[in-house]
Amino acid sequence: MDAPALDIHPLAPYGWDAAWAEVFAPHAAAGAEPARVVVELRRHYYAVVTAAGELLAECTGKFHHEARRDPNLYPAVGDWVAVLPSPGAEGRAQLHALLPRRSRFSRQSAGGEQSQQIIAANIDIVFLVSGLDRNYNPKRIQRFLVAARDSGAQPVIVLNKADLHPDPEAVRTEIERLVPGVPVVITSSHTRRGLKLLGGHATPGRTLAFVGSSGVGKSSLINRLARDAELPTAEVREKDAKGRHTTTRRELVLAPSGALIIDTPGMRELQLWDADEALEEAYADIGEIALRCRFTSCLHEDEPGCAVRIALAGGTLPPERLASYRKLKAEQAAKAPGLRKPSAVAGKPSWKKKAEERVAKPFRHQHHRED
Ligand SMILES: Nc1nc2c(ncn2[C@@H]2O[C@H](COP(=O)(O)OP(=O)(O)OP(=O)(O)O)[C@@H](O)[C@H]2O)c(=O)[nH]1
Ligand SMILES: [Mg+2]
Ligand SMILES: [Zn+2]
Repeated sequence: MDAPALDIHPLAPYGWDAAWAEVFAPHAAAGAEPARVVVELRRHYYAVVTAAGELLAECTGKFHHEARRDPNLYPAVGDWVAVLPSPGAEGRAQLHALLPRRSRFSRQSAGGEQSQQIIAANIDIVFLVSGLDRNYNPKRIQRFLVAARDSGAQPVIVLNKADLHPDPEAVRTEIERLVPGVPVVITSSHTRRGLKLLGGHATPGRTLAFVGSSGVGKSSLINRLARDAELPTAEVREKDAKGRHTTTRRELVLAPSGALIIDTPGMRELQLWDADEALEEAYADIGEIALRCRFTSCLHEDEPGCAVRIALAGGTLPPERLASYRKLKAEQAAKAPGLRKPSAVAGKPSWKKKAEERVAKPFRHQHHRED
């Protein structure tokens, strides 16, 4: 290990680097301080970490004015922002600006609205967690993967609850066949299987996000990786009705390894958004084969000289891979008209409904109060 430099920036453990400092320079000139969003507390209120510690940050009127046109301009967990401490209000700050994101994992908002929702920003790796119990679903893994490819982060597939499956390796083989080239890690937060492999990604300054359906064990895995995280897991609310989400907010924790780990509430479904390119990239092999079809308009059904059907017959293209490609393609085609109606989107801000339910969560370090 290198000796720590004396001029190391207090936010370096949170991923602050020379490139961020350069982007931030105009804000610094205006007297603002850099901060990273660690929790979305409620609509437009964020816990942010600054060089001086955690603050409760609130968007300025000017910020709202600009972000109202596009809800994606509001900060998400993992974002870097420019803040100014609020005069006369200890522990509070005004949030003035959002720095351009290096990556963002997003999904279409729940409720079928054609609106994107950013789950986490500036992430290096996104772990797509599935449970090897009843929850396991190859189609969903493929959907997650398309969104991950679109995010700019490196996807890793995690098959958790290995202790509940008779043959996890068989599942791995199946997944690897469906999504060649994507790392697949088998884990169990109960037996600790695979945790070393997972931990291998958790290196200092790196930001990891865990996404996946509710109950697959995201928070349990993170608690193992970040021993003192104590994120709530299902046991904690055992008395509640099942089927509810245990994790209710997105939260970034600094793990002892130096990695920054983002927990997210389970998603019931992950709908695709603006992911055409990502879909083509994820299925580049099919695209390449189709180049050899006799007709450029080939639908790969019963056209003569169809290279895709030849590949299917020859076993070089698994039929289930073509089937899921077609299904995702069809879904995107069905969504496309909605994307061209920005006025309808602007009328109903998607963040409105969910955010209001999250009001009044205690600030995670207790000593700041909202009023
Ligand atoms: N058998 C087994 N159970 C596990 C494993 N990992 C987690 N669980 C259990 O699965 C349940 C759900 O775990 P959580 O960590 O709360 O799941 P989550 O993905 O964070 O769920 P949400 O916060 O609702 O999205 C808990 O009862 C865990 O103890 C595992 O590897 N094996
Ligand atoms: Mg959770
Ligand atoms: Zn064809």
